[in-house]
Amino acid sequence: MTDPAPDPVPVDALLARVTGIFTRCGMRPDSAASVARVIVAGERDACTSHGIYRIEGCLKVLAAGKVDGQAVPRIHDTGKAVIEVDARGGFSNPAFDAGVDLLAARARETGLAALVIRDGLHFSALWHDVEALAARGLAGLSMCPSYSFVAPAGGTTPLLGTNPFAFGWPRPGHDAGALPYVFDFATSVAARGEIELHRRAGTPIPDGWAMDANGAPTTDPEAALAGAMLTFGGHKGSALSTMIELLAGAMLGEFMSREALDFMGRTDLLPRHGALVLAFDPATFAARSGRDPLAEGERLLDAIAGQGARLPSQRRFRARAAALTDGIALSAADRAQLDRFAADGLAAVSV
Ligand code: NDP
Ligand code: PYC
Repeated sequence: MTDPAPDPVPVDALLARVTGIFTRCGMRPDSAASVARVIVAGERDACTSHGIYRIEGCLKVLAAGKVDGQAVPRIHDTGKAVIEVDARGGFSNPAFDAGVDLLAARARETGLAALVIRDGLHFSALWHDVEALAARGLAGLSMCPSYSFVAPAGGTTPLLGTNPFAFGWPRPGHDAGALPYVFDFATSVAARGEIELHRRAGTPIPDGWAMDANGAPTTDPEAALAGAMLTFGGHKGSALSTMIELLAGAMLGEFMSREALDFMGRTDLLPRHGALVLAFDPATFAARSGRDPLAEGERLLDAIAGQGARLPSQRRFRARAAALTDGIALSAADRAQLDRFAADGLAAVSV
């Protein structure tokens, strides 16, 4: 007889567990909590490519001494539209948390403001950033480079990152918890994390995700990881990805994806680079029109949903509601790994 499946873990309990693992591994408590929040949110929302599977990657960069778990983000604000937060070689999530209130206040004051995150270890999904802005009544864009895993459309050599891009739009009732319109995707066909999950599960990746090292199409995750990933939408995704390299890399004076990989020197350690988050105040932009931008937005979103089309994030929000009610079901392997991290700390990972 097989053992019954263990009870799902309440979200708060998992958050406490993961925060404890990071503090045990030498992170200062605020940073441990910031990083744990995005990881547990990923697991809660069934975004497993950026959920608890990422803990091991975070511990590896800590163990390799390539991220400073004690770094305290430093804000540089001249009172203008661009606010900078230097992550100072720490994780980027505490830097975002340090700057988000100031970013929101500046966007309300001026209509449009930007948060520049410098020198952060970046591993996370971006919907977290734009949801935080939407909860404050602001539209948002978030983007960053990653590692040069992706060939530009028409090429065969990795040069661009998987470069994620997220957009959030507040919906009426956002101040009372109404969920926003959010999309968030890699500009590669799939996130690198998805290919890694296929490799671990021993399953093929779908056609059209990647080429092998000889430039031939492949469904073998090992060959894909050793070759080049493809951009989504051919030349269109390639151009968007290039835009992200330029805006969130070159323009900030931070690494583009190839430099980020050169700096770390190996792909199994998470990348260190900058990030760009833009916040827009819809009320400021619409003020002279006499129209209510959120009500106008609702007409569009209702018409989309009215056709039976699903809005992006709908799956994620459903998963979130279920996890908040029923908890998160973790596999036996995930539980054993969390136990190992909690017991052995950084000694549980090899670098
Ligand atoms: P997906 O392709 O899984 O999803 C992309 C978006 O499209 C989501 O908002 C999703 O909503 C939505 N969506 C999916 N299917 C549909 C559909 N049929 N109709 C309408 N909307 C749909 O994302 P990716 O694999 O490209 O990226 C996954 C994550 O990886 C992202 O969160 C990204 O930020 C992260 N990432 C991070 C990187 C980094 O360097 N930090 C690099 C690359 C990726 P839903 O979630 O509800 O399905
Ligand atoms: O899934 O492509 C990815 C990724 C790269 C860095 C963090 N996530």
